[in-house]
Amino acid sequence: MQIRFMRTVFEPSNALEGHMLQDLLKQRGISSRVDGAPGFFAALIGLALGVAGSYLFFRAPTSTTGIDHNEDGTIDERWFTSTRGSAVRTEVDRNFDGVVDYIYRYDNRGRIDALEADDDFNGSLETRWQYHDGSVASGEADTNGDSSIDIRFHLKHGILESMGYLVPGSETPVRIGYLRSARIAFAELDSDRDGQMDVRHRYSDLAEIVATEEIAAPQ
Ligand SMILES: [Ca+2]
Ligand SMILES: [Ca+2]
Ligand SMILES: [Ca+2]
Ligand SMILES: [Ca+2]
Repeated sequence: MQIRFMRTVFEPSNALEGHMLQDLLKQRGISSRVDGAPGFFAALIGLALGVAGSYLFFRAPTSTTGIDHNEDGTIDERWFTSTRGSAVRTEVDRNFDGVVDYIYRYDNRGRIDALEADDDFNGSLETRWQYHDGSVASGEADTNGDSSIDIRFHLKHGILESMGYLVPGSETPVRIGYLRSARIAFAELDSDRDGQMDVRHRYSDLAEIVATEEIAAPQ
């Protein structure tokens, strides 16, 4: 029972946190080792320190707090912080089904580094957004679950500029749509699948094709 209790009190979320804890324990004259299984490691520490002491110890350096957005008593957005107090990741359950479907990850300076999303809520995070200088710079999605990327997104200062649909299992786009202020402005297609874009559609503000032109093959 004691071990089970400790597992719920604290589990190092990664090896780095485990090693940081190990250093802290050494400073207190308690020897420990970082095991491959974080839960097992936490249980060992729990037995060494005793339940009450370790509860205070683990609560002090690491905080796990969040927001209950829909006020049903369950936290839907959790903030995970390192023992030094910097942000590590944020997990969000956007559709309130109890399964995390949105994970922000932060670099070692606390800046947002990436965002992983389960946009079809099937339990797998198929979309990944990469941040640069605080804004989303690019994204990729495996929408059909075959482990290869189907769509790539390019952004500038967080604004979507283009999205390319890839030939399955390759990095070759068959269609790239270019956007202006969230509207499709034009799209380039590789209609004969030879790896070269050959047709360009231009769109009205209502996303209707208003012009179609050929793209000359490169010399
Ligand atoms: Ca809730
Ligand atoms: Ca969810
Ligand atoms: Ca998914
Ligand atoms: Ca895929």
